[in-house]
Amino acid sequence: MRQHIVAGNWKMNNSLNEGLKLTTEIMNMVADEVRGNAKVILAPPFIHLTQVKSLIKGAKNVHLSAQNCNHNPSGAFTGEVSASMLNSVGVEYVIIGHSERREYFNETNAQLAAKVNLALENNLLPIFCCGESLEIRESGNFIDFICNQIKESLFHLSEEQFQKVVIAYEPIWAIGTGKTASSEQAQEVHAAIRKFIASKYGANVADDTSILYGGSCKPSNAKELFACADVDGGLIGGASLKSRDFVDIVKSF
Ligand code: 3PY
Repeated sequence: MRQHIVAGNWKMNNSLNEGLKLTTEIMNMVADEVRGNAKVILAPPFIHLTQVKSLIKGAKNVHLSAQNCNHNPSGAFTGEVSASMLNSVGVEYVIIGHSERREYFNETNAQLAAKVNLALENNLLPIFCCGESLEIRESGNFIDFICNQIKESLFHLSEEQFQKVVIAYEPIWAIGTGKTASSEQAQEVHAAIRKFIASKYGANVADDTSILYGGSCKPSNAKELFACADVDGGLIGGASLKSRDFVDIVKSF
């Protein structure tokens, strides 16, 4: 059975105090309001990780993710953070290939494949992002484009490794723009991703893969998106910075 997941990607927001306050508020609300429906993942900036970890310790349903890791195992890469460092502070997940990293830091499918490998070698579960720009959507070739991102960064994995990956479909035209893919648009892509996974790893693995939707997901649209057969949750940007909004999304299953 695949898992329902709601992951909050804080991006480069929140001072340490603000991040800890947000975590405490979320913890107080999810303890009361989430009855094992969805796994909650918090992805704060690197410097918040250890203290957020202390706050969520013991909560069965709340997990910790980093927003990125470097594609090298270690070495002279000033300012970077490795997968093994993340593992050493108790991080469980890592977001890999967010469109902002692909766009502003020129991350390629091959680099992302290296990050996925390092994440898995260091016992981190990758949340692998894929998605098309507005230009590619309008060209009509968006499904091929997304499948190619998945193929080039993930299809070298063994079945056992692939089963550890969570996919997040994030149409770039819906990130930070206030535009959301309609539930029909999201379902179409999620179903195509699942079919593509089945073509490589078989129907059982595809059925068990959690595919999250990201891109201006908020309390007002989460219910409709999560009701789609192939949408297993969300990777939440802006709305993850407000505890009430985030928890309302968590409760949308
Ligand atoms: C967004 O919804 O803006 C995101 O980028 C989530 O990662």
